[in-house]
Amino acid sequence: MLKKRSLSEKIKKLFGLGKTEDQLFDDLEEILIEGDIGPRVAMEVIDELKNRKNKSKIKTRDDYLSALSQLLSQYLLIDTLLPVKGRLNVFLVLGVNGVGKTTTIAKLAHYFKKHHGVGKILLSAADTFRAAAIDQLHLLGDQLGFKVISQEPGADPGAVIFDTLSSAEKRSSELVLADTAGRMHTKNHLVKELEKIDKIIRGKTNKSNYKKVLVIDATTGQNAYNQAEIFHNAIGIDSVILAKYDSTAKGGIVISICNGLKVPFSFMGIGEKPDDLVSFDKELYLNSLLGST
Ligand SMILES: Nc1nc2c(ncn2[C@@H]2O[C@H](COP(=O)(O)OP(=O)(O)OP(=O)(O)O)[C@@H](O)[C@H]2O)c(=O)[nH]1
Ligand SMILES: [Mg+2]
Repeated sequence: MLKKRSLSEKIKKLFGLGKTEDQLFDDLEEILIEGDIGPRVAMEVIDELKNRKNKSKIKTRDDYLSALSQLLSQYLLIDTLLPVKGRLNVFLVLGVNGVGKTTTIAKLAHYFKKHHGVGKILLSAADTFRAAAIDQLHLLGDQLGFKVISQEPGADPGAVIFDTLSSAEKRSSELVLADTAGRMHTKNHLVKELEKIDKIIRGKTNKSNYKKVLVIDATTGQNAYNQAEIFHNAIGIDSVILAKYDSTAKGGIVISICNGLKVPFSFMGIGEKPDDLVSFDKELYLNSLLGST
């Protein structure tokens, strides 16, 4: 929370201290890197700002801020994550421990039903690692009126997904949202398990209706990039959701992930309740990141 604030606070303080131009650019580059935007993007942005400054296109603090916002926005990749009506869609939800996967699944189900009339959504409790995870999904499903397909704790996650897909076919469901275990992504077995799940889904679903959705925690910095990279290398990520955006003014890592992995962001989680999910808002994000609101 402090770090997001501090990026915008630092940018505010950057101007008006009687700095030389070189100092200003050096400090700004450091602030951007510290804000998890990534060294390459920071360098490119600074180069372009210098270029514009030389051409006298930017003079005031507001000029700098709007140029910065415009330049950073070019790196952001935003995409709509929406099930195709009349088909079975499968969204496999991934992420490390505690980022907000299970909560996000409930929010997505609620969102697609409420705003897009998606029918007969099934939730798949393929996080069989912890008994509490299965109970948590059942509780959310009961609260919101979604059927949950589960097996016993410790069951093969691939088997749970297979069951869910069979059930979805019988019921003409339009969407399966599958929870997965958030065990440490560095463990080989997790990657292996994901590859197996991925193969099962690919065997039963049309490629274009299958999305692998990564959840990251907005309060996490560089480590979120490493997580995204590992999942992306393992099975390929189609979309990222930024959870816990309400808990922090941080989130520079979004730009770093878009630029480094070329994966788009679709939603942001803005609280713990079912309605606390909104489409990724580029303007809100940049204004909040740079403190330009
Ligand atoms: N403030 C806030 N809290 C959130 C948000 N999303 C999830 N949480 C909270 O984060 C905590 C973890 O969420 P879970 O959905 O259980 O996370 P998970 O990734 O499924 O966790 P594991 O199953 O243990 O790997 C819970 O207390 C959620 O209420 C959000 O957008 N904002
Ligand atoms: Mg969970």
